Amino acid sequence: MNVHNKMLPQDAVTSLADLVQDSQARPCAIPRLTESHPAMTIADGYAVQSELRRRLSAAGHRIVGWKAGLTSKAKMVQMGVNVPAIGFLTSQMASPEGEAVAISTLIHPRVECEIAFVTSAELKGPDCTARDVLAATDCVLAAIEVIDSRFSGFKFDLPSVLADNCSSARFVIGGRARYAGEVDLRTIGTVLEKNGEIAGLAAGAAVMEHPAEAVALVVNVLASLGETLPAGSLVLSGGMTEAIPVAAGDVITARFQDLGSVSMRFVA
Ligand code: OOG
Ligand code: MG
Repeated sequence: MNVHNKMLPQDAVTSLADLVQDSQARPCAIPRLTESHPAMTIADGYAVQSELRRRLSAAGHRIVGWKAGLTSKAKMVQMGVNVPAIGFLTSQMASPEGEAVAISTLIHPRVECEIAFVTSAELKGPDCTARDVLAATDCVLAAIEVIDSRFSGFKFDLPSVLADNCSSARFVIGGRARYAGEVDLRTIGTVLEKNGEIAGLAAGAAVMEHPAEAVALVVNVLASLGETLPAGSLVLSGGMTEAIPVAAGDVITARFQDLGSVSMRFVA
């Protein structure tokens, strides 16, 4: 991935970060950034994302980890983007298990079932492998991610979604933590339920043939940005099924083989 091919001047990066932040705060959808900046590259997308991260850190939000996105075929087909991406996770995005999330704080939220990793040692790219990730993983947990693209119609291209921190909005971690070596993350099954009905089904291998590959991808993209993944990071490995739209009144449960289940609900 070429993260050095920046086309936008710094003042454009700053004003695009303003647009994304404002869309999230109102909350109200905006056009894809490439409509006004057609020359925008992947490197520009990550530059805007880094500017958002810098602003949130300065405002006291803790960076608790990272996420991989667009790591399953189901997600790539749904979104029409076939390159995985990464985004950062903050303390403010964490929701306790069972807590009601207010739909009014989001634009058009969708949920995804994901396997979360917690690391016990620093990981460095650019040649990080799934094996390195497993050696540095403390435990794995069941997770639901709430994504909320800031773009109209939940439609985007790669540079725009990178600038939008990969649609990150909220996440819930729960179930039963397991040592990574105790479970087979390739064959682990999951059932995503919305209001008691099955809304999606998958196995761990849906994510890059093994979810630890997605964590390695995060580490290798971070290396290209000149950064490492610190010990104690939480990493979401990416939606295993396609993302499911949610509305006020919906109750979502992700049931995982070996990892227990995690639930959340949405209110107006
Ligand atoms: C981009 C974020 C994708 C995942 O798990 O694939 C993502 C999007 O689809 O809006 O979080
Ligand atoms: Mg996700």
